[in-house]
Amino acid sequence: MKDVKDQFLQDGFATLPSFFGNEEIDSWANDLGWLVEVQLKRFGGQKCEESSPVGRLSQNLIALNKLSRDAQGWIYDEVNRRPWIHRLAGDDRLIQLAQLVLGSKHIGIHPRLNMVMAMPGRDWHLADWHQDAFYGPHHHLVMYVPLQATGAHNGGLCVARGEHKQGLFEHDLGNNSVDSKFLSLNPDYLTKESTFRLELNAGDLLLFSGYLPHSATRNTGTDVRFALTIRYTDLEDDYFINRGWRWQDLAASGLAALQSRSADG
Ligand SMILES: O=C(O)CCC(=O)C(=O)O
Repeated sequence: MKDVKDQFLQDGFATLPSFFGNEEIDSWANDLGWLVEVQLKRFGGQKCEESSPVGRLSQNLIALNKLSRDAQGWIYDEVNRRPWIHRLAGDDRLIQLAQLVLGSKHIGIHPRLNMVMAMPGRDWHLADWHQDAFYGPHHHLVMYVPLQATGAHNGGLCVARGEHKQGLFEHDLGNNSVDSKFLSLNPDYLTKESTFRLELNAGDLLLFSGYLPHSATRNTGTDVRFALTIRYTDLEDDYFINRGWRWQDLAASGLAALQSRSADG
């Protein structure tokens, strides 16, 4: 486990392969699948009968998306209210890892528990190069779990190894290479050698620093790319203590970018 911490501090991220088994992943996908199927039925859509829970979820979400532009947002919001995601965020295995890499006994869980749902061929939701610390409390840790194999074929995560050590970069809409709502940093600040794409398998657990620049690219596959993200922070951190542990320290422009999601649909 010391290796995990050393790698996290050195590179800004660490991967624990096959941390979650298929059974766990299928149970998450089945639960989201139910939400999607309920809305699909409401809009008169046909559900697909594919046997793999993640594949079924993906195809049904694509079908639902064609019938309602809003429905993906409803699913996204409902994920945050599912009991299993709250249990997962508080799972001792994850809390102990957070304690290890943050070097703190006292860990807080960010109230927003997310499921990334990257639709094939869509750029709007794409997160170009950015640091999560820009959008959230500066000192935080992200846990990221893909629900299927991710890489170049479906626009999976790219990272800039070691560049977390440079601290927070400026973020601006003008740096975006795609038509996305999220503000991004200028990739010229990152050394070419540091940036590469991660090839992850279903159930791998990726831990990364809120300062680690990372990006996703267009999903050119035929399935939606799913990844869980849970965020933790160190309650012993002076910066956070002096703010009364408040999480709402979003950069004003970051906040505006997020709010524009609901304004523009
Ligand atoms: O997997 C993705 O599409 C990127 C997600 C991301 O950048 C984030 O959650 O901060």
